[in-house]
Amino acid sequence: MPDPFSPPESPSAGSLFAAEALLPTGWARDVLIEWDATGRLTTVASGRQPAHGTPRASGPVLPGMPNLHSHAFQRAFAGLTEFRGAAQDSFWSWRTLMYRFASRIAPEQVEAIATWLYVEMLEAGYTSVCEFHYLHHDADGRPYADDAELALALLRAARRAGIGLTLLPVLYQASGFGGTPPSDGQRRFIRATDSMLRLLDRLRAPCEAQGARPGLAPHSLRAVPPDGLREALAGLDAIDATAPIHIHIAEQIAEVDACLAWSGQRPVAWLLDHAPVDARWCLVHATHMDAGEYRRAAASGAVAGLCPTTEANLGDGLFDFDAWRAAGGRWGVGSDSHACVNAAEELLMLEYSQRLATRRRNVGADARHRDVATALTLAAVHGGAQASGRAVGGLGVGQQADFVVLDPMHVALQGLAAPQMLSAHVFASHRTSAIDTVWVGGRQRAVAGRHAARDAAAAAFVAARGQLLAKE
Ligand code: NGQ
Ligand code: ZN
Repeated sequence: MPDPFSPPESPSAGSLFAAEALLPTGWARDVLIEWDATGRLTTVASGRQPAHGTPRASGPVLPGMPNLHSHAFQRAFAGLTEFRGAAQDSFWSWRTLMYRFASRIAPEQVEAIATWLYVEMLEAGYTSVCEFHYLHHDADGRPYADDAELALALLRAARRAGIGLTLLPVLYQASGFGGTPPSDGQRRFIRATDSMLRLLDRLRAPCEAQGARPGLAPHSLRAVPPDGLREALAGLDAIDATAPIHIHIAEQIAEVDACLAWSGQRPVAWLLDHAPVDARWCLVHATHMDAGEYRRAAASGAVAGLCPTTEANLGDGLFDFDAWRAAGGRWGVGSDSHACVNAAEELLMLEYSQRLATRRRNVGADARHRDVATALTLAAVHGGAQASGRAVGGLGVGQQADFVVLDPMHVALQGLAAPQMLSAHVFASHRTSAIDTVWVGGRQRAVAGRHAARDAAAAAFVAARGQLLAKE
């Protein structure tokens, strides 16, 4: 049987003619898109005549969405934590369940789960992903014979699915502020700083071989004491002084309170005062900030890593999108725990949560784009690309040819103008995807909304999840 996963085909240049395309500046007509054999865009020009032999896009062309936050293994229990376990279930009781799953997973299962997840992401409009990877060791907390075993499984999954990757190994050293010792449930995550720096070094070549960008993710201020943070950042700079840095921050009120008790400062304020936060940084969640933190964090150039469906699922609270944007803050979206894997739905959830909080409509529109879906898509691609540390910033020369073609025959889209089609895709497609084709680095990864390896990847995922549940 032929391998349903795309063989590592030899790269080739290509082109596409789009009657309408969403460029970084907005919608454009009659756009010629060309890329070279490395998958970089060499031409994005509007107002062109279609040249003979140039393939035509079947519908409007959108930039591919970078997914800026993922814990791949969590896809295996998405939907399985929605029952009451305690009188007051919370983020923390969810985390206990999550640790139980994490403690059982074997490397083959991580690979099967991640491969399927990345296939789903591609079908749902994500063309690259930042993997916040903290499952490092075996179930007893011992390093694998190859210390990079699970990181390599994620790299393979991304390569087989054909999604772009920013791989962020996670530094995890404590269970709470003040360096409290890690719990048993955290033993698979723990690394001393020198072990982390060796891992980063080890991952350099395999990342480069597939165009993946390595970075670093101090898990949170809870999990990384100040010394570990400082030393790891210095070590990262010695390897790559422009590598992306992601951190979970201020997601829960209990975390803000614990940080205040420990340092007298709120988490974001502490971080801004003690770390060189700049445009390399992605502040994941950053849900609970005061007015000064909104202003200072936005001014740092860091990206806010919003994960609207996960933040809703976990009961985190609401990010103040107005305050962030008023301060000029950049942002992007991630699917995090993968309760939902759909780029359009993250934008929908973001917009709706703000409407509920502010009792207004069309909150996400901006000075350049009155059309909410267009404004949100462009901003999220821009911020997502910055957080990814890869050239995935949309349809512009020098960026990767990562894009999505909407299906103009989808019932929600038929007969509409291109911007309306995007709006219907985000706000009115009833959870069924209106995506036709998906391209990563100029290679087609989904056709008629389906990835070529969908069936094989799904079967392997279901088998892996079955094994995990049988271990309950
Ligand atoms: C994580 N997830 O690392 O998977 C976290 C939960 C924690 C989110 N924050 C664990 N959504 O923050 O301690
Ligand atoms: Zn996370």
